[in-house]
Amino acid sequence: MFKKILVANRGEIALRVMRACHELGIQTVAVHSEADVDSLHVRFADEAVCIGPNPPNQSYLNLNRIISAAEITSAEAIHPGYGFLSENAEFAEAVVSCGIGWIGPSPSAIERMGNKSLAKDMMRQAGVPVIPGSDGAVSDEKEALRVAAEVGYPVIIKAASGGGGRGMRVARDEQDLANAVLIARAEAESAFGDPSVYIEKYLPAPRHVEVQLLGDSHGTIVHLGERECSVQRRHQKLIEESPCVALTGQLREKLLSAAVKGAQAINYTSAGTMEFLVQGEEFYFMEMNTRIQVEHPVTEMVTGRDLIKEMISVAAGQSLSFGQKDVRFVGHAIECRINAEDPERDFMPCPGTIGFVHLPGGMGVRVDSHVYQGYTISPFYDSMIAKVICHGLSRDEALRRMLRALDECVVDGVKSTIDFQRAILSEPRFQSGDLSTRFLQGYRWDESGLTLQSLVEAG
Ligand code: MV4
Repeated sequence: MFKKILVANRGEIALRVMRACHELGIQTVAVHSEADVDSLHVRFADEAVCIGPNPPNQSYLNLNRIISAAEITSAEAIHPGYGFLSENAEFAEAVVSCGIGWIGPSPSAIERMGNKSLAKDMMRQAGVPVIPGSDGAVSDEKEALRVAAEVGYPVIIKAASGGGGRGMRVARDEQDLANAVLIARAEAESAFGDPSVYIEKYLPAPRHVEVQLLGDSHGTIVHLGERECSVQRRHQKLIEESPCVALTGQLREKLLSAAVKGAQAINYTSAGTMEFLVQGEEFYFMEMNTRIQVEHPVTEMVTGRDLIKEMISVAAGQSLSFGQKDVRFVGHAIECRINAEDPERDFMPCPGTIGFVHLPGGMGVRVDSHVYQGYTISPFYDSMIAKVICHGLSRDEALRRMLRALDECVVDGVKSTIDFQRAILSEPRFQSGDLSTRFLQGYRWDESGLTLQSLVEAG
């Protein structure tokens, strides 16, 4: 097992990884920007290295400085957390070639799944259901028209190097399509340096359901159930839960085993997430995330398994500490992401210094956060203040517990999404589990709170 791990991240996820390390008796090294010198991840770590100025490009995204910090401190492995360099195959490759352990999937798995069109092809070949559409990238307008006619309109054009909602365009008919392909290609070229796009049938109101996977280097792959992540705004998830209420009977088993089959086909190791769109009784692979995700605690609360510890031990060459048959799913968990954003100003980030802060506690409540009274939320990084995760024996208990926990929350000094989250959880449509990726489009938020708007207004 590693004796010392460098955590190439900041904020709550850096604390999360260090907590796992310390429980395993592993020493930790923090890296930080100049702005983060007073951050908790620096204090939690046994050692800390300043790697540069505040802009991420000069610190948390600087491959060389992070690898140098690992060498200077004799760290044996690097955990990248989420965001930043976590899905950068070049970084993973550089880490490995410097003789440092990489706590994540192989660089080649990161690279292959990073190309969304290739990932989809590989999953189709593995027998995982995929959304009907082009085989790989479409090269010209003629091919685009042929595919669209075959699957039927509307279609969606996606950047092969995109993902997470960036670089997508919907075409309603033939007239739309040529233009949409041109724009999508130009956007993809400028955003990702790769103009390749692929086409698929556009599903009007699917659910976003993802499967948590874990693989070791001895060929074992297990799933840890699914998470329902449909409640999101501009591709930023706001609320996640497990299990997904829409997966009844055989459907859940089919979805989970398809995900395991897909991961086996690429010999996946470490923690990963397979994202699916679910519509009625159908599910389709969408993309795979080759990192630990923000919402992983939801899975930890229903399974009692520590995903970060498993990532570390499989990176050290050990077998997973449990098999599929050992995984028991107990109750229901819900996560709310509390952001320093102003819902009344289109969720504009609100950096600033936190005054009095009280985060909730009590039975079944987990809070993952890096903030404290007097902490300043920097405009350079994401605006998440805390993740509140509540567990209950039933969805109803988890939901009531979350409403109670959000009532306890006090974060003075900055605007936050707490009231917005509470309003969503109080909605009958949320409470009945009537969710889709369009859920929030049906509502308007203003000073009087959350109101259902007519479908005509929602467009
Ligand atoms: C789709 C779709 C409907 N049909 N693909 C958005 C994120 C990116 N990973 C893919 N996304 C979508 N792909 C087809 N064929 C709808 C979305 C989508 C979405 C997906 C998951 C979560 C939230 C979403 C919000 C809007 C659109």
